Amino acid sequence: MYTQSFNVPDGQAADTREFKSVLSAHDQEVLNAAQSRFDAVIDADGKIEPKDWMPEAYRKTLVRQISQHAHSEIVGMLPEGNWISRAPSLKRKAILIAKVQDEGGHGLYLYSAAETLGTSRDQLLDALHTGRAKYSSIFNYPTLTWADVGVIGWLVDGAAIMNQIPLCRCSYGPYARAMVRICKEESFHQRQGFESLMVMMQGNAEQQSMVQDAVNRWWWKCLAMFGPPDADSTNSTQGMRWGIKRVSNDDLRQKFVDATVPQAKVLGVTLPDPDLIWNEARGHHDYGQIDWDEFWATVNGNGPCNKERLATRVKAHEDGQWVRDAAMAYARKQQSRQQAEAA
Ligand code: FAQ
Repeated sequence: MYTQSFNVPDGQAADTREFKSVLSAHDQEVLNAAQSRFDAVIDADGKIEPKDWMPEAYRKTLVRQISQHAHSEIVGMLPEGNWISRAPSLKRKAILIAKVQDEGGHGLYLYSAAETLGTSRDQLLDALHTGRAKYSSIFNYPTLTWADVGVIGWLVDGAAIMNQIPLCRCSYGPYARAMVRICKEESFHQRQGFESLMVMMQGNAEQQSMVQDAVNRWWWKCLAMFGPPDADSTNSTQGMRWGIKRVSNDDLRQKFVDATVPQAKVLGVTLPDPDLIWNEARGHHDYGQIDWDEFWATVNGNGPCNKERLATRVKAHEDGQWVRDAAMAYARKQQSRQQAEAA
């Protein structure tokens, strides 16, 4: 369950020159030239495009990360989607519908970017639906009150933007370009979450405590979203060497903490960490220990909502089968009409 279907098999070379022994001298020469061209583009901070030659391990790493990202966007529709029918006003309902639709759109741009690497959307979705693919840990927690919707906007989208802005400079062109639009939309999501919480914090004591309770439940999960500490981040070194990842998990987490502390002050909420304190010497906030056991349990399928999220996603896919069938039937009809006209 929840292993990584598109992982690079152990021992696979990141650099194709290591395959020397099994290739003819001519093939090896061609491969060396292609690898050198690829290296030169990466060293010059250029972009690799779908038709360019790329090492198999680079392709697999991108399919892994982009598909996990796409899955996160569409599974990420579920916790907030639960609140569309219970939004407290028409205005909040309209905003939430737009936000959840945006997340669906992000999933579609990202599946398209992954497809340019030669893996079909059907394959990617199958990996998600059979529990072989990962998606972000954060979407396996429940949304208990309306304040959770605001906190997801403020903190989850806030963390997502922090992680995704550097991805606009990713070395793979289609992923980088998809991220530019996604980041613009995530920025609206973060603002609407903060504004919704601001309104609640100006309300009565019960509303204020709902916000504080939601912040208490989501804060640590958001810090874990950035991934394991750098020392345990198995993909970071290679990802950074290839210009896929630009900033490390711990550095992004620190930036997020530093950016969020003043926002919490403006909102009037307390971040639930007694060790959170400004460190003058470092020029950053120190913060407490993240529960990594809990994070890994969730990533490995044993969080509070993993089974429910997957079951809902599979049902949504199955319920949508008639739409895909209708679209295919229409395409076939159009094609045979065009063929008849051309004959
Ligand atoms: N959850 O070696 P690293 C959003 C896995 S979108 C689950 O550090 P890497 C929008 C990782 O896959 C949120 N698994 O990995 C929204 C790897 O396992 P693998 C998603 C995690 O790739 C908002 C293993 O741990 N964003 O929120 C997590 O270098 C509101 C070792 O980790 C993206 O996907 C985790 N949190 O760095 C939607 C952004 N963290 O694959 C709706 C793109 C780590 O070897 C509502 N992705 N793992 O089996 C990335 O930037 C990177 O992939 C990281 C992980 C930073 C997530």
